[in-house]
Amino acid sequence: MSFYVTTPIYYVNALPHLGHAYTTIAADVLARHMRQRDEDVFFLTGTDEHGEPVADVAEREGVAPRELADRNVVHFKEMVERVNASNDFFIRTSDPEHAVAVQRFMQALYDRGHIYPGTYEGWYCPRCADFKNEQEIVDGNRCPIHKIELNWEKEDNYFFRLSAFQEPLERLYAEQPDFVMPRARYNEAVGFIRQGLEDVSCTRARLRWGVKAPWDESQVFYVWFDALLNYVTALAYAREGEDLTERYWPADFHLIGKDILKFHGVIWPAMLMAAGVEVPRHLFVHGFLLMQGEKMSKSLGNVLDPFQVMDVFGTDALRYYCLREVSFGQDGSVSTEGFEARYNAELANEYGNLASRTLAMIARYRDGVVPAAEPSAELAGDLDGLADAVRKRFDRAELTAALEEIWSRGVRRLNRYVEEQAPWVLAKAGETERLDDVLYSLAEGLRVISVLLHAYMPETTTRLLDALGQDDLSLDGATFGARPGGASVGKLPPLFPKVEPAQAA
Ligand code: ME8
Repeated sequence: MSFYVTTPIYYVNALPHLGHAYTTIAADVLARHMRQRDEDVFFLTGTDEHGEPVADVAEREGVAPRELADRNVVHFKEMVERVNASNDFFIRTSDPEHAVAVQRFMQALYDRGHIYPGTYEGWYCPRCADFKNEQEIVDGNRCPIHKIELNWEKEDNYFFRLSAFQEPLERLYAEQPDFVMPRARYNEAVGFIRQGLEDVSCTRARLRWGVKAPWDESQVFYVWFDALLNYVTALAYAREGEDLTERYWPADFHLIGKDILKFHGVIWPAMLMAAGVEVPRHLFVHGFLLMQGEKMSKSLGNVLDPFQVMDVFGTDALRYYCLREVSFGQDGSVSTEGFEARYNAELANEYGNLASRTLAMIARYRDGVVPAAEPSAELAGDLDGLADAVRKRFDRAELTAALEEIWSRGVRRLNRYVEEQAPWVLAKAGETERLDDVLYSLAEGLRVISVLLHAYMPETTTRLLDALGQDDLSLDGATFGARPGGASVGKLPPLFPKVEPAQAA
């Protein structure tokens, strides 16, 4: 089966920050997990390069928008690589193939009568590239997200007949209760639709940096119409000489932050319906990472640099922390202290220690060979069915819940097992058979949880599985007791070395 997952495409008007890394990591975890299930995965990320958000910053910096985009896209590509994202393609909306496909799609909407000329007037946030209605604006006429003053804009342009999709959208939400997840976001989208949909302007007359409307070249498309289409256009040219649209569309999951729900939950499905194209299966809407209670963003200037964190603690630690600390789907605070606490307590002491103790005991008591023995019945209670529970969570993109389950039924359970069984006592007492069972069960438990954790921490788990003499990453193999003993274990430097405070500062 095919599985298609996307991130939002990020604006290239500034440098990437932890918020961008967050969605990219989450999408990667989902993509890697599905590959472990032998799904035919396509994972797309990229950059949103047109429109006011980029044109305005370029003007302020005295460079052409393309120059700014070319300069900043490098940092986004670097971020994607540094977080170890296994994306299959990186789309830039300035790709000529994308522009042609946007024109074709929008021309079809125009030809079908979904687009008409009109005049727009209203409060506009150039950072969001979005008009705000009276209920949305704060403190007089400020943007609720960027806190900047809004501009009153008036211009002749073209409108997309969104109002005509009121009923089809209500039907979509009624028929597909999992179209938007989690439930609170579904309710929010439904609430928005029920307020009554107005037509939205889909071109800009004043702007030059964008894709030209083919039927009126004095206008470029409003950046959101151009941007949303990336999810479809990329499939046609990601592989040279091959069109992947049939194979992967509709997308299984668009992962997005809650700031862009309206576009993805309302405008995007309406555009697709207007063109007679299937809508995506699910949008998963995550919350904001907050620092000192505020949303991290470029404009607020309270940005935690993911590169620094990865330099000191490694990529896997950042990936783990992001999905562990903040329940995926909710807002949550992140901090350096919180990060270090989890790094030490959970990664180094719980998982890292479990790994090094297990390997050390197999080396010491059994000459480095996992004994052939029986899987422990006590552990089976927790480990049997764990892979299935994890699968179910992943089917709903519940990445934090899945991780919690692996941690409590797997990592913590195995640590308790070491204490309960005290293999060193068994060794002293010469209880050979019992010791064989315990060491085999520990190696096997560690293998199972490492396969399940692989999507979250690909580098670390690969190193550990290598040391256990195991290379099968398939979810089907993540069954306790499925692998016999006999493997030779290797040496393993600490998975999560202690970091000196000076290094972390
Ligand atoms: O909105 N916490 O781009 P953008 C969590 N180009 N996630 C965050 C975050 C935070 N503090 N800050 C950003 C755009 N994000 C458009 C999208 S899609 C067709 C076009 C993540 O650069 C989150 O995924 O402003 C959010 O939705 C996205 O970055 C916004 O990135």
